Amino acid sequence: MAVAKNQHSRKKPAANKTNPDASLRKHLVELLNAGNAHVTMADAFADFSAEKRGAYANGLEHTAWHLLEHLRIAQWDILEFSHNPKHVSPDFPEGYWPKTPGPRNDAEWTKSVQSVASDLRAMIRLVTNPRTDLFVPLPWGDGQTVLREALVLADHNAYHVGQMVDLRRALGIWKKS
Ligand code: NI
Repeated sequence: MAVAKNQHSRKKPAANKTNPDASLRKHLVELLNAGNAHVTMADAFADFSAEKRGAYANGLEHTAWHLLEHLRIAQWDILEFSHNPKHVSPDFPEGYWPKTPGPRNDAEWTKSVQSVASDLRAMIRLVTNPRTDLFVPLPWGDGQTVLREALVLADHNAYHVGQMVDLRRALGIWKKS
């Protein structure tokens, strides 16, 4: 049987042929890290003067604390949804934003920045794990896949990082031109 089958099979791909699965995972990591095209999340919040963390800029809706916490909560939600069947999402939209314009103290800000970084690393580990099927719909979702969640996360992060850079420029605390 196997022999008969093989007679009709095409030539085996060369050993060094591109692996589409590995290639896709690599592109997703690059997208999540955002480093190739623009400012990363870590850059956006780096060296942020404490007295400006809850400050509004003319014409802009959000403070840096709003944006930081919103990024953290949304990313955590996407990460948990992507691997945890028991995850319960916050109420939308109020559960995705902080209650106050600024953090209570330095520790609260630092903790949020660290969570943003570690949850991003966790999402990247999930996406790069060869045992993670990128394409199978998550059994606890309604059609979402890990691929879809990774794309949604990268898109959402990029959107708010862009807002963050504009906010820093408007507040006069963006070092880059
Ligand atoms: Ni958002």
